[in-house]
Amino acid sequence: MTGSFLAGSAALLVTACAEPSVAPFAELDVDGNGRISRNEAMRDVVLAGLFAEADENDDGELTPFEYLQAAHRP
Ligand SMILES: [Ca+2]
Ligand SMILES: [Ca+2]
Repeated sequence: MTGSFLAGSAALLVTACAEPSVAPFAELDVDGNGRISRNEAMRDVVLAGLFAEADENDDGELTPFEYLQAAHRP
C-alpha cells in the first residue's frame, strides 16, 4: 500500500469514470483455453492496464476469477 500507487489509481479512475468497461472474457480468450494471456489482454486497453494488478498469482495469465476481480474493481 503506497501513496504513489493510490494517486495513480485515482487518476485512472477519473479517466475510466469509476466503472471500467472490459470486453467479455470469452471475447478476450481468443484461443479458448479458459485463461487470458498477456497477449490476449492487450486486445482490451482497460484490461491491458490492469493486467499486472489483476494477475494475482503472477503466472502471466488471468483465470476467470482473476478477470472478474479486475473487471469489477471499483
Ligand atoms: Ca487464452
Ligand atoms: Ca494468474
